[in-house]
Amino acid sequence: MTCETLARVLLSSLNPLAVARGDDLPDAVRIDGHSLSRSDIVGGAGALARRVAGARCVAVLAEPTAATVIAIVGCLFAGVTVVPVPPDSGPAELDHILSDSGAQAWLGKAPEGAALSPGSRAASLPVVPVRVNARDWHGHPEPHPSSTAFILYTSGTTGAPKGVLLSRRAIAAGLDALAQAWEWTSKDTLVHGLPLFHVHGLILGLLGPLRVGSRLVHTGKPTPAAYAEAGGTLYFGVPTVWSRVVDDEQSAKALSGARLLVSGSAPLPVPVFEKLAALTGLTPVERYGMSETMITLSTRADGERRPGWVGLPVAGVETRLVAEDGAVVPHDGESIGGLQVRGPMLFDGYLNRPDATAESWTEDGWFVTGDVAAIDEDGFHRIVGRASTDLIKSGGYRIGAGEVETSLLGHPGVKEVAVVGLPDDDLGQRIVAFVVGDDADPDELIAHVASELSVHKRPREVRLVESLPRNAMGKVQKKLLG
Ligand code: MLC
Ligand code: AMP
Repeated sequence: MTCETLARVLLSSLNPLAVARGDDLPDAVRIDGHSLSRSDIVGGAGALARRVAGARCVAVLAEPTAATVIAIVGCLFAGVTVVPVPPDSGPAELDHILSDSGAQAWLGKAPEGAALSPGSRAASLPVVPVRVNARDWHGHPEPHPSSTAFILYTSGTTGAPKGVLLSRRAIAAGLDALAQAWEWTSKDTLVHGLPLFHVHGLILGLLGPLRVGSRLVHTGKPTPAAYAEAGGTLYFGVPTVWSRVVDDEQSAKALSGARLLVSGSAPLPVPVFEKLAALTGLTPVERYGMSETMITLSTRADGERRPGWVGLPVAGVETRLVAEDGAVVPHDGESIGGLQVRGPMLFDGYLNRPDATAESWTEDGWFVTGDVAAIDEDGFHRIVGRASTDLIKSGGYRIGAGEVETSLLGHPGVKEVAVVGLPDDDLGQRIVAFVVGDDADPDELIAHVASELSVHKRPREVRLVESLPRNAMGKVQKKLLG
């Protein structure tokens, strides 16, 4: 195989020829009590690839298990688009994800319980078994780099989640840029316990090691004790994970032998950055990204790491700041503007949403992130916040206020509602619903949302109020709620 062909192979460490010739790694992925070698993954995924070849798109209930790893790699071998489905999705979310994506089958297992109401789309799809111990060494030609590897569902400010189309080419570019910035090599052992249905845990956290050739230890829940026990060189976490780590001094100190601690998906509070540095002797690397863009900004293994700042554009990325009136904002470290990015790791648009896709790009080809930022003279970026109060980040999860409001308005006790993210030491923001209604019981309302949507979309708190603050146009003034 020529170097050029190898570079085009998305999961470079899983080249069947090289693995068969002895380039194996006995514990390439440790997850859920299983230890998978490269040859286990190539053989199991090869067998699955043969079963699913020819399908267009399949759904994987993305539990952190060996079967999920085999299912995802098998689809990547076969060139079948994967829709990773959050295991705790509610019935309405499932129905939307499955009908919007047109997924043709479940791989491994379908959801159980209330989410699988009889007659629902989720219940009607066939289930293709995933056998972790199966073996098939039949080779599959590398699918075209422009083909869609994943449809990742992510919340917008209103309405149902949108399907982000990620190509193989974008994923390869995104991972290579990170490997360069973090000096990530096959000598590393990556440790994390993040969900396998978002960019952070899935693309960086699972495909990253399989491309770079490093080991992966998935801890299940990302608890401080599990991180301390894992003995890795490279750790990923959302700020909530790092904040819990620094509250457990013994576990934090156990990380001092690592090479890099990386934080992302939400702002890392400066006190957490500082405590982590003091307890481990390692200054955390911060990086910024989105489902739509993968990771575009990061501090570097060999560069400055500054609390509150997310660093420089990674390889191939350009950024600019634009004021509300369209003027370009100076890079003086103080002036703020809407952050726009472009680069090879960006998505190909939202599935079935040409309107939303068009809205998110400028006429001259920049992606409008919706985040507000400042850039200093050296090109260092600081994320100031979201332009809209209607996108909440809680525990690193992105939640659209509108989706939670729609669920609450479906309860007979609710007349009016406004959902906001209020500051929270542990979660960054916590979801709080302000409700106008008759005899509404807060616990019942939280349970109502839990019956329809994923766990992390439940309000932590419901506050009953007489009325919502509105402006002269009748629009709710969310900034006044708190
Ligand atoms: C939650 N619970 C509630 C509740 N909400 N109980 C009552 N009322 C509510 N409203 C329950 C939970 O089910 C859980 O129960 C318990 O409370 C604790 O919940 P928690 O505090 O949320 O903790 P935990 O479940 O441990 O989760 C924290 C976390 C998790 C950090 C591990 O939030 C997480 O995995 N976040 C990662 C999100 C992520 O990967 N984002 C990346 C997006 S990609 P029980 O019984 O289960 O304990 C992206 C791009 C980029 O952003 O840049 O990376
Ligand atoms: P998601 O769609 O879940 O991928 O969330 C993307 C959003 O997470 C971004 O638009 C930012 O608002 C936020 N985000 C990601 N990384 C960071 C970071 N390092 N600092 C601040 N915000 C971040």
